[in-house]
Amino acid sequence: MLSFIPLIALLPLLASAWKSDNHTCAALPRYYSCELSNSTLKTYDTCCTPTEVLSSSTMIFADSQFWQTYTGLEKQGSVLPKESWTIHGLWPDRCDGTYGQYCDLGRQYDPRPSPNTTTGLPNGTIVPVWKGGDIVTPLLKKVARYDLLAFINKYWKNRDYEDYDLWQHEFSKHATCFSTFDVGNNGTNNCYGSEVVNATESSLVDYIEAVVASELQYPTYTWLKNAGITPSNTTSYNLTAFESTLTKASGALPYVGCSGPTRQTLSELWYYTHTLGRPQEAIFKPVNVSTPKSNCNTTAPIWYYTRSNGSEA
Ligand SMILES: *[C@@H]1O[C@H](CO)[C@@H](O)[C@H](O)[C@H]1NC(C)=O
Ligand SMILES: *[C@@H]1O[C@H](CO)[C@@H](O)[C@H](O)[C@H]1NC(C)=O
Ligand SMILES: *[C@@H]1O[C@H](CO)[C@@H](O)[C@H](O)[C@H]1NC(C)=O
Ligand SMILES: *[C@@H]1O[C@H](CO)[C@@H](O)[C@H](O)[C@H]1NC(C)=O
Ligand SMILES: *[C@@H]1O[C@H](CO)[C@@H](O)[C@H](O)[C@H]1NC(C)=O
Ligand SMILES: *[C@@H]1O[C@H](CO)[C@@H](O)[C@H](O)[C@H]1NC(C)=O
Ligand SMILES: *[C@@H]1O[C@H](CO)[C@@H](O)[C@H](O)[C@H]1NC(C)=O
Ligand SMILES: *[C@@H]1O[C@H](CO)[C@@H](O)[C@H](O)[C@H]1NC(C)=O
Ligand SMILES: *[C@@H]1O[C@H](CO)[C@@H](O)[C@H](O)[C@H]1NC(C)=O
Ligand SMILES: *[C@@H]1O[C@H](CO)[C@@H](O)[C@H](O)[C@H]1NC(C)=O
Ligand SMILES: CC(=O)N[C@H]1CO[C@H](CO)[C@@H](O)[C@@H]1O
Repeated sequence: MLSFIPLIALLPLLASAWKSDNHTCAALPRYYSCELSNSTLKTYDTCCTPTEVLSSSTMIFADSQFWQTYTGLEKQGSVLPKESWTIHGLWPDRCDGTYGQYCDLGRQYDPRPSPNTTTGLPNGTIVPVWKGGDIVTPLLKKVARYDLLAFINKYWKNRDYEDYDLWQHEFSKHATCFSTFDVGNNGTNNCYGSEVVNATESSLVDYIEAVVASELQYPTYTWLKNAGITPSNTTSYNLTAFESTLTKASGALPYVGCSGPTRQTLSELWYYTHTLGRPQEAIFKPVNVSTPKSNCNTTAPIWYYTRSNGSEA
């Protein structure tokens, strides 16, 4: 009987000789993204250092957050978390500030692709609309990640549409462009390997977890509150108050986004960083980027509105 064991144990080794899963990031040196020389990059494993899936450009990361005053789905029980901003997503940008999107249509789960082509131009590949509904909730239940599901249900909130719509939009539009979440469609690397049952599902859970890890490093509400800046419908603030407070707290100037016809309603923040090794590890170094510049009104007050009655948990 015992003599069969070595033979059986050899089978996976033989199989892996044909198609290797050599992506042991733990055994490789780690570099900050956008800080590698081109010659290092050429020899590097893209599962372990982020590059854009469809090009060799390395990546900068933006953790983006929303300040919204309502969800539009309060009647269905969707409310905003008290004393917290909400998650928009984690984005890969090229080091020069440009970015790609929908890099792997084999993982297209976005019910409302925006833009509706891979390039945003009419001549780009059309992103097919996903009609299969929520795949995140059943997946997280299947793998029994109820804590992760509870976290995103609370903090990753959409407006006017169901939350899964935003989760799947962020995954298909952005996560598919990070090489470290790649699953090997179109002849690229499969960073998950034969160790996992379904690499697409593993990359989805992995991305959601990376988003959460990243989000927790930017407690915007608390940072602003500590500087005496709290939501109010009677007191407004200057853009510079947000910029200087958040630069001090986070280490670099984030992009501050405003909405409304006169751009006076604070609505969004994008924190830019370089990451050490895989963004999954969430070891981020803040960076000041020259673009984009805040779109907020610089000559008039900015409103950091309180949530609508009944819109907050
Ligand atoms: C995978 O790693 C093994 C052990 O270092 C090596 O012998 C093999 O050539 C590698 N395969 C590929 C495709 O890199
Ligand atoms: C690295 O390669 C990119 C793209 O190929 C090029 O634009 C850039 O100038 C190179 N950087 C250096 C330092 O050679
Ligand atoms: C993309 O959206 C624009 C604006 O709604 C529309 O005019 C265009 O036909 C759409 N293109 C595709 C390919 O669906
Ligand atoms: C797509 O359109 C853009 C702008 O209209 C143009 O610059 C580009 O060359 C076009 N690409 C292809 C592949 O036709
Ligand atoms: C992997 O998971 C995705 C998403 O749930 C699913 O669409 C796909 O069919 C699965 N692939 C296999 C081979 O089971
Ligand atoms: C806001 O900015 C204006 C113009 O720069 C300045 O006069 C004013 O004192 C600032 N207000 C606060 C509260 O910092
Ligand atoms: C970004 O710029 C601000 C002020 O302009 C400075 O205080 C901060 O140290 C800079 N951060 C980095 C990472 O260079
Ligand atoms: C800034 O706000 C003022 C006052 O509401 C408005 O007149 C001006 O057009 C706004 N500027 C921009 C760029 O929207
Ligand atoms: C504060 O103002 C915003 C923007 O007009 C509004 O959405 C919100 O309902 C207001 N909050 C309260 C408590 O009235
Ligand atoms: C929200 O509730 C506060 C306090 O109960 C009240 O003063 C305010 O008028 C309400 N706002 C709206 C828009 O109903
Ligand atoms: C650009 C792109 O994503 N092309 C193909 C990659 O592979 C998947 C599945 O194998 C296809 O559906 C995509 O069209």
